[in-house]
Order: sequence, then C-alpha cells, then structure tokens
Amino acid sequence: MQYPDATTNQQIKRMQQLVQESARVAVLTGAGISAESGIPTFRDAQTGYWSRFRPEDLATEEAFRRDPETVWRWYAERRAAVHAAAPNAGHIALSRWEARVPSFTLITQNVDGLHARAGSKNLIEIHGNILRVRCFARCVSYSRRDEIEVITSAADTVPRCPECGDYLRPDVVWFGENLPEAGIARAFTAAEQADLFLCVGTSAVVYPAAMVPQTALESGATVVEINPEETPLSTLVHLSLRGTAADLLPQVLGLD
Ligand code: BV8
Repeated sequence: MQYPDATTNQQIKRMQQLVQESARVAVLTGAGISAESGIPTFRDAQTGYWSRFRPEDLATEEAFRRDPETVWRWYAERRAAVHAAAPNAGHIALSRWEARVPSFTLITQNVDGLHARAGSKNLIEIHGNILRVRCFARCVSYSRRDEIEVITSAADTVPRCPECGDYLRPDVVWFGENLPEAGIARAFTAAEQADLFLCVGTSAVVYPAAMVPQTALESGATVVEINPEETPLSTLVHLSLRGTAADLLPQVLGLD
C-alpha cells in the first residue's frame, strides 16, 4: 500500500510506528548516506580532473590494468576524503537503532567505512572497503591497516605487493567483479527474514545490490525508502520519504 497523499509529517509518524513494531530490521545504504559527511555521492563525485571519467569506467579491473597510476590516484584522493570525513547523524542513528532491536542487519554499498566508525556492528560491506588494499594477484589477503597507512601515504606510484611484487589494489568490488559470496548471501537472507526493510541514499541502479530490496518486498517485508529524489524503487515501496538521511533518520527513529 502506498501513502501518496500523506505529507512528510504523516509519513514520518507512520515510519515511527513501523520502527516501534519491527523486531527484525534490515537496512541497505548507498552513497547518499555519506553525502552529509562531505563525501560526494558515487554519481556526483566526478568533479575537477575526474569529471572527464565516468566512475563506472574507472572502477574496473580493465581500467586498472590499462592505467594503474590513474586508477590508484583516484582511489588515493577518495581515501583522503574518507579520512577527513566523520560519520553524520544518519550513520549514528542507524547504529543506535541496532542497539534497540533483537535483529538488525546493515548492508552497505559504500566503501568509506563510516558505518563501522559510527558503531554499527552487524555490518555487511558488500562492495568492500577503500581503506583496505590487497594484492592484485590475490596472493595475500588484506594488508593490516597500519601497513596500508605506510603503503598508501608513501606511494605516489602504485605500491607493490610485499609478497609477490604484483600491484596492490583497493580492496573494493569493481564493476564486472563478483561480490563477496558470503556477504551477499547474508544480505539476501536478511532481506528475506526482515519485518521492516529500509533503503537509504541509494539510486538502486547497481546490481545485484539493487535486487536486495526487491527480495525484501517479495518476502513480505514492509519496505521504506529515504531519498531526496525519486528512484526506481519509489513506486514499488510501501513508503517513500523525500528527504536526507541526516535529517530524516534521527526523526523516524525518535532520536532527534
Ligand atoms: C556483478 C565499489 C557479477 C567500487 C561499486 C544485473 C545483474 C548483475 C550485474 C549487473 C546487472 N546489470 C548490470 C550489471 C553490471 C554491474 C552494474 O550493476 N552496473 C550498473 C552501472 C548498471 N554490476 C556489477 O558489475 C557488479 N558485479 O554483478 O558481478 C558479474 C560478473 C561479470 C559480469 C557481469 C556480472 C559489481 C557492482 C559493484 C561495483 N562497485 N563500488 C568503488 O566504489 O570505487 S558500486 C558503486 O555504486 C558504489 O559502491 C555505490 O555505492 C554504488 C551504487 O550507487 P549508490 O550508492 O546508489 O550511489 P549513487 O551516487 O548512484 O546514488 C546516491 C543516491 O543518494 C541518489 O539516489 C541520491 O538521490 C541520494 N542522496 C543524495 N544525497 C543524499 C541522498 N540520500 C540521502 N541523504 C542524502 N543527503
């Protein structure tokens, strides 16, 4: 059922009621939830030098093979922005919600690590994490964070794997690469078992992540969206709240 005539206030009240009633909650977030932490969204991010590239063309193995320095520099600039950013009221509201319900799963497409810094525990980073690097030839698993600091701060060229000498690369899922199997399986299970499924700050165009809310809908969950703009989900969900994560999440969770 839709609430086409409800004003945002009525929708917020309806969402507050859903929050009260729901014991099994799953949330999918996208780049929009980090916008108010000063990290441009994935589709808006390409400014200045990077405006000549589409992110989908840089975030690929082919791009890295063709021009590792350019791709590495793009990630180094994004990593610096992440280091300078802090979780916002939206990230914090989700971590406080988790502490109040029996079952809470946070599925994020974001690679910025801000949900973990906000205190979220049951967190699935289905597209990896920009603060980790790994060997391009997969000879070692992720390097430890302090090693990363050394590697990324010292290297203005693409650093090499200490084990095999191949390039190191960001530990993120590039377009055309499979998502971590265990992570995406957990995400779909959470969607199937949720009473309430919330989508925050995602354009819902990247797959297979965009299939997770659809699975929640098909499994009988009440599905809600928070986004300042319409998305392909907006006409499918039970409630589509127009607004920003940092503004609406504290309100709907009674934390403002
Ligand atoms: C794969 C890491 C199997 C890298 C990212 C169907 C099935 C399977 C695959 C496909 C398919 N169709 C197409 C594909 C291929 C592809 C795909 O989906 N392409 C898209 C472009 C159509 N998918 C893949 O390649 C995936 N792999 O399927 O493997 C396979 C194997 C071989 C061949 C084929 C398939 C891998 C996808 C993962 C890619 N990696 N990130 C990096 O970050 O560098 S995805 C990247 O996009 C980010 O993670 C980002 O989060 C994600 C999605 O974007 P959003 O998060 O939604 O961000 P966006 O900017 O788009 O939107 C922001 C939203 O926020 C907007 O709606 C805006 O209104 C809103 N907003 C703005 N401000 C606020 C706000 N909301 C709230 N508050 C605010 N203040």
